[in-house]
Amino acid sequence: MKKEEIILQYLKESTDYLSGEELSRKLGISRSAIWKNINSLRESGYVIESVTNRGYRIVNSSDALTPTEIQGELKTNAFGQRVSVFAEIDSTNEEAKRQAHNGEIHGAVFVAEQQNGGKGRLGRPWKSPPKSGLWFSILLRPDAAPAQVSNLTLLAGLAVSRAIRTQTECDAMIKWPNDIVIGSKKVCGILTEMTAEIDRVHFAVVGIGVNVNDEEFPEELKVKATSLRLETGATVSRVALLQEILKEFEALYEEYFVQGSNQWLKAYKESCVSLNRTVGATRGLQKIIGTAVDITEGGELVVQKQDGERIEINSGEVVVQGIYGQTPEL
Ligand code: BT5
Repeated sequence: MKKEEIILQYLKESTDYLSGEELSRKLGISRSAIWKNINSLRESGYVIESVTNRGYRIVNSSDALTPTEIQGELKTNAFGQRVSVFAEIDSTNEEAKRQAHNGEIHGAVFVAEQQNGGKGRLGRPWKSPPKSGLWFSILLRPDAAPAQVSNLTLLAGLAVSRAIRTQTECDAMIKWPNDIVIGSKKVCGILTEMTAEIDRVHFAVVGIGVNVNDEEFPEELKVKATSLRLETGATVSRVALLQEILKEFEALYEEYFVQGSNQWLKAYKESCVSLNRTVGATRGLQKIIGTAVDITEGGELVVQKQDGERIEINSGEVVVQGIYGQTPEL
């Protein structure tokens, strides 16, 4: 165990202040080395008070994004059983892909405090500032055909909406296929990438970005984005939210990819804000306006045009009436 982790354990176990001298004796290192380790714990998000002549006391560890905190209360078999946390990275999806090529295991999770190249779909940027958000990716190695992988986005969306409801009681809904919204604003986006042959998936990476404790957004995102904090008025624990998402996602993943069940689809439809609304979509060069009436087992959105024709959309941009202040147009 690293010195830092041992110090953390002593601080957590202690009901009173622990002096630098006592810690230095227990660990057999100098007091300045203790001080350095304390500062490094603070950088990871632990709030540690220090009082002259008394020593150190841990005040709050609930939102420190560290493997120790994340795995502490984790109730999963595979998801998050390996966790890597980065203070700063280009994109957790990119890191997950790099590590997948190095043989990293199914269920490994990559979390970052800040992303400098956070990505949305089609190369769009994803704003990922430090401290306020939960930016992470899960590496998965499903025994599945490539066509099934697009449902991973839907399963992850359902998992996130359930976890948000449990942790905050916010009415989180899914905008097909990859956004989670509260009211008419986006609180989470999901990006699934995969490497596959024609009939075999090598691996998939599901990247999830949740705006958790942001108090405001840059001008260009104000009409579109929200955070859990803005919706509830309270700080939300990113660690607890992450643990809940991993638990819900693993259960849904096993249901679909291991047991081969489509039970989740009913729940997905109930939480899908796109259904029964006017939507605008593109299929190839064709623009379509109609009512979203269903979602297929393959994860496609079924849009019924005014002339009654039903069209299945499998990806791309869908404008939903009233969401993000948008109106579908031909
Ligand atoms: C998405 O793309 O919504 C997928 C976002 C996935 C982000 C996660 S974070 C962890 C992992 N690592 C990554 O690099 N990515 C994943 P899309 O549907 O294309 O939406 C992108 C659009 O959302 C942008 O063009 C902006 O309009 C908007 N946007 C950017 N940052 C946002 C934010 N923080 N909150 C809400 N909307 C945002």
